Amino acid sequence: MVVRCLPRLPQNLGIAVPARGHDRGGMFNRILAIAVVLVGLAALLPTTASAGNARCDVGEFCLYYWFDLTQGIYNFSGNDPNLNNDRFEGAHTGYKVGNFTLSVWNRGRPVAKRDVLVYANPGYKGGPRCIVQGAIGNLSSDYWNAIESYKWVTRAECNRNIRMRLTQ
Ligand SMILES: [Ca+2]
Ligand SMILES: [Ca+2]
Repeated sequence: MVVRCLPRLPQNLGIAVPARGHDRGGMFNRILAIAVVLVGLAALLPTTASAGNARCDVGEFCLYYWFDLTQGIYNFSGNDPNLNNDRFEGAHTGYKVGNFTLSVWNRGRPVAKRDVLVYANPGYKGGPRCIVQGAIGNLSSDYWNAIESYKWVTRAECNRNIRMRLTQ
């Protein structure tokens, strides 16, 4: 589960409430102003909608507690600089994701940044390995329970790093 703090909504949106109802043109402009403010606020909300359904959907990178994509799952479409503040979904929900992963699935879309670099430490540091788009399976043994952060990268960036050898 990815827990993020939502931006706090301001108490006062700075929009004056009309004192009289007969000011139709002014009312329309105020409604328009409110709509503009609401659209702006929506843009500030973090895009975490794809995470949190305990399923590896298209566009997500998924990490599993056990081999063969089983037991607890972490599923998210964004980058994560720290997997130690995330918990598995579905099973093993009490376990943090960092250093507790044995299998993975890069279900990324065919966009520019479609490959994933996984790191042995938080903050995108430590022995990166590339997991290309579509790659699925068990981690090589030197990476068992070792991933602590990951990010999406281009194929060119992926090719500058060692590829993770996955087994099925
Ligand atoms: Ca999902
Ligand atoms: Ca995290």
